[in-house]
Amino acid sequence: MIYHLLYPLHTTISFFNVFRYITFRTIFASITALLICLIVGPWMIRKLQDMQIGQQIREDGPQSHLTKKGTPTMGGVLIILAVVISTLLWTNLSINYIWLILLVTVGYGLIGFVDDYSKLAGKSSKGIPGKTRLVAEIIIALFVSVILYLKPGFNLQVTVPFFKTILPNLGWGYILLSTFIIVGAANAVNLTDGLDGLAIGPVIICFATYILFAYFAGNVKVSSYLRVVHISGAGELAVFCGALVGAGLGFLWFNSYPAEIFMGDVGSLSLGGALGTMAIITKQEILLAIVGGIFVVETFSVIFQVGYFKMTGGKRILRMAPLHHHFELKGWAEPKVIVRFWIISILLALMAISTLKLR
Ligand code: 57M
Repeated sequence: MIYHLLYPLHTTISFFNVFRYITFRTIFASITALLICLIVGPWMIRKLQDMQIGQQIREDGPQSHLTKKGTPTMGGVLIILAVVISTLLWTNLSINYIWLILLVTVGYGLIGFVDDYSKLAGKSSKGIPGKTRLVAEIIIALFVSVILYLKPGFNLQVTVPFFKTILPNLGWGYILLSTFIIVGAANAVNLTDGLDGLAIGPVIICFATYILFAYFAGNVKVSSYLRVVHISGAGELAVFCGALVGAGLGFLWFNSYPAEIFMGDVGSLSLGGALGTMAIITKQEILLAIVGGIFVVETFSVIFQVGYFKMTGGKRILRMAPLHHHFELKGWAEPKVIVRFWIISILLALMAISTLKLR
């Protein structure tokens, strides 16, 4: 809205030209979302405490987690609020991609909200049935994927990192891939969200990386120089990513060890879904597995552990899945696991950025 209100004034006062620049708006979207979280955060934590919206802790988990009982949860509401307000303020709202990514962010947030709420109402760690949740996630992802498929000029080729000449065109199969990536990313972030700041750190790093990819894809000259697919309007998504990075940092202020608040499913599903959608729209679909490598590894640790557990009638590969619990049970202090995962995440982001040149 700031863009729509102030940019037109550039014809009379040239200073207002600054609102045209994606870089400027990305920075201010980030600062706005960060400030919203820092200002509203303490009030929300108090409110959640008053309403007794506290985390139930599973007793079969690492013992160190029992002290976390009652930590306010559903902090994702704060993240979504900050992202939505900041995006509405700073982006060019005539770009449809913005509405699509907001739809996923809010839609997945709602699914997570219902899940969190049913856990609290039932006062147990079980939320809505897994299948029901999955169907709701698929419906939203499918809807967004079909819209993109039908959008005139939307490129149905898949970008393969490190190979600039391999661009398979999937046709309608792109709808399936896109749905899989959005749903997969949401659940992968959800599985990772098990230690203070463990999920939000890599989420911030991923969105910071996608600021670059969105900006490059949206710019005719840069995309042709770097030989990435040009997507008209994708640059505005850099502003969305900026808002998300800011909101993520603001949330981390309170979620860093020892956490004063957890994001809940409302946060993890929403952030993961938005991340998957970013990968699709910027046409860096497979690259998400590199940038978000932490989420991929955490997910595979669960798949292998559960598979092996079932096949062998109770034997385990890891001390406990997801992977972060394995390191905790090996005796690593919680902050050590978290910070080491962040370091790996930064390394993966750098590798992902290097694909722009290494191909
Ligand atoms: C949720 N969430 C945390 C919080 C957060 C199939 C199975 C592997 C699934 C998996 C699972 O349910 N994962 C998804 C992970 C929970 O956090 C809440 O959930 C939200 C995110 N969805 O925002 O509201 C707990 O995580 C801790 N936490 C923090 N700091 C944070 O900032 O410390 C979360 C955020 C919180 C808090 O303790 O209560 C969770 O872990 O429940 N299941 C598991 O992860 C379980 N693994 C398991 O059962 N493994 C088995 C195999 C055979 C399936 C095994 O390896 O033996 C573990 N989780 C728990 N206890 N709590 C182990 C048992």
